[in-house]
Amino acid sequence: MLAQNNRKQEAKTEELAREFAIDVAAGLSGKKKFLPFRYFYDRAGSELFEQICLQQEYYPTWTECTILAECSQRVAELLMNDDEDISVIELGSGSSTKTRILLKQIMARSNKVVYFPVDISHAILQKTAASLTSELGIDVIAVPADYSEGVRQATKIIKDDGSSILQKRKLALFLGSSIGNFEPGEAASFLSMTREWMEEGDMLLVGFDLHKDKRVLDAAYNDKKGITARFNLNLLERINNELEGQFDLGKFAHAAFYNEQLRRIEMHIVSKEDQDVYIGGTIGRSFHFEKGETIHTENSYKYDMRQIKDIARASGFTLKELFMDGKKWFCLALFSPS
Ligand code: AVI
Repeated sequence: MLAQNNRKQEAKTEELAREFAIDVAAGLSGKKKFLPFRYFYDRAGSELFEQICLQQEYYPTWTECTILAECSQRVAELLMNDDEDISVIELGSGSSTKTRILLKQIMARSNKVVYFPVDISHAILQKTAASLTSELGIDVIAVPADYSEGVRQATKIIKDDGSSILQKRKLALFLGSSIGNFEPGEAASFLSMTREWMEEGDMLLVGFDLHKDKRVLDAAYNDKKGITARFNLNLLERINNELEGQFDLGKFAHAAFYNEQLRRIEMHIVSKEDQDVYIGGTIGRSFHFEKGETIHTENSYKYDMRQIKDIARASGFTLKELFMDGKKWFCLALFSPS
């Protein structure tokens, strides 16, 4: 059984490595170079992201924490009756730091809470599950997978649970404004997909970062300690490590700015000079970079109220309640299936 699981894991790792190589070759071959943002999150990238969340300039994390501290009780009241049991599924849970605030409120009202953190980083999941179990005494079923596969697995575990140990009523969480990293159309499809496995009485809490002064936004993605820059350039490091790339990180720079017209932060990696970079392994070719040419690595869309209402409707949800901070920088939207 163990050997079989190991073989499955190895096959999965090989498949992911193949996909990574295909995406890198395709992304660097076109006229406008780009790399999919999901490749930021190898072990080093996930740790750097955790550090970004601690930076003062990166307001989304601390603002969302403030809102959660204020709204968690209300969310728990809207979601459940006293003593009702509940399954909480969090997509892209990371270290689940913010989630603890909400979990504590739900636990205070419930006999039993089972928490399903879904994340692509195995390492972070293991750490998180251990610390949550010892700190809160909560049952944790960690799901190492991407969002859609993770949701599929978690719902299957809940549905197949003949002994009814797992709770049928579900709260899904998609915090931290991760929805903003999807293109607008993709965001609606993703929420519709989430809607499909939800039933009456279930709820979804989504974090949306809001449109605001460009200076605040630019600062959040250009922190003084340069952690966001390291997070961005780590993509090249990952290509070097996993695909036998020969990027010289000193010859590239981080760039992030708010595109006011498209209402999104754009992150790019800029080539500081004309250069050719060889990537070995299955790719086995060089890529040319002009001085000033960029690799577009991420978009982070900022929303307004109208867009949040529209996206709820388009994906089959009713907007139950909106929770915001005093400056209206960030908001948590509670959706129920329509
Ligand atoms: C994960 N995601 C919501 C972050 C964001 O703000 O778009 C990723 C990030 N990129 C740079 N800093 C943070």
